Amino acid sequence: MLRYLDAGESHGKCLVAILEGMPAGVKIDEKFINNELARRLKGYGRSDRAKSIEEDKIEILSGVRKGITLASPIAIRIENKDFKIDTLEKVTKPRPGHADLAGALKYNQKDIRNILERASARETASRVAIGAICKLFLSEFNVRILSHVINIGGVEAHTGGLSFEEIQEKIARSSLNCADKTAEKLMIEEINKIKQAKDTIGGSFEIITEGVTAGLGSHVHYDRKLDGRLAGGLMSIQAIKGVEIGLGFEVAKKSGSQVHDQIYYDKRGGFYYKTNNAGGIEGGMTNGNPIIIKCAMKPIPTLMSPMDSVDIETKRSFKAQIERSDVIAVPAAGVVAEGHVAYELARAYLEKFGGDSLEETKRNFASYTKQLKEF
Ligand code: EPS
Repeated sequence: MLRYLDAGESHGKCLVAILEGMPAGVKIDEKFINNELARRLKGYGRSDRAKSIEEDKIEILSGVRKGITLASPIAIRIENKDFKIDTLEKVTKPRPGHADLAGALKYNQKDIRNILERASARETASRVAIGAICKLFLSEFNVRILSHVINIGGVEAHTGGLSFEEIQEKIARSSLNCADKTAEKLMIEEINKIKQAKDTIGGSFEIITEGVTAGLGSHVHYDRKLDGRLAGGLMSIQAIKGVEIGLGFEVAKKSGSQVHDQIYYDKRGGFYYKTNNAGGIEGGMTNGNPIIIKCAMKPIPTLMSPMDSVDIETKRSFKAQIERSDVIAVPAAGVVAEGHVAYELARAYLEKFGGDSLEETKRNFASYTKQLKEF
């Protein structure tokens, strides 16, 4: 079974992670992984710190030899250029919307830094690196994943009817990872306005997969349902407050005939659908359609404008005043979410097709593909 553990604080020495269960024989392209890490730091509205990091670089410590996986645990390290955790001042003022107060109470910590250092979204660099390794594995099965921003502060992007490739091409030229140029302009105006008002803003993004086979996940038990696994993992990303699969919350407003994807059959192509309201998952299993997931991100809670809070030491009210922050990190959160989807899909492929070497996994996959064709 594919699994991973990660560790590291925001201003600690480094981030580390161990990915276990990857079969032998997968090509590991470090340039690709570093490019994924670079994508996570980008996006209009990031803070000076995110910009000053400039680049994150993966260091592979084990599990890979001459650029090929060995099936042994893959240990990775990402250095923190601003390692200074031991010299940073004590924090006693909890920020509304952060893990600060709940974490301090739970872990009995009088210095909130002991909480915020791990709660920070800096940790998501590890998730992106692990996700990138999983993307390399999935590319062997022609699976592709993208994310694009579909809403910022109420400005909606209109991308209906665009193909995977068209979206990919458009977001490559966007500073907000948005496929609608007109909406992007309005979004940037909105971000500038919010920045001037010393506030922050949230938004949502969509994840689309291409090439995922039918029959991943399972209907037989709650913890094998792929939609449940995907949603759980995506909700665990910092500041994500909602996850929708396919039509999502819209299903509650429509009738059955407006929601359910009708089934057709073609002698050459087999079973197919003309719509994808289910977002590629029915009964906890992939149905061969692209997986479509939307995630909503709340505004970054580190505001530059004051909000009410209480000092945990003096118990006095104060107005939270913070000097710097991201105004928005929705494009970055999309990259992190892609990584998580890649991890869950790689797990699902390995559960279904097994294999200690990539050749074995591919053989099993080919035999299943034949079964689907002959069904
Ligand atoms: C973050 C707050 C900011 C971001 C950081 C995540 O850091 P600081 O509070 O030190 O200015 O820059 O993001 C990253 C460093 C990163 O690599 O994404 C937070 O509170 O989550």
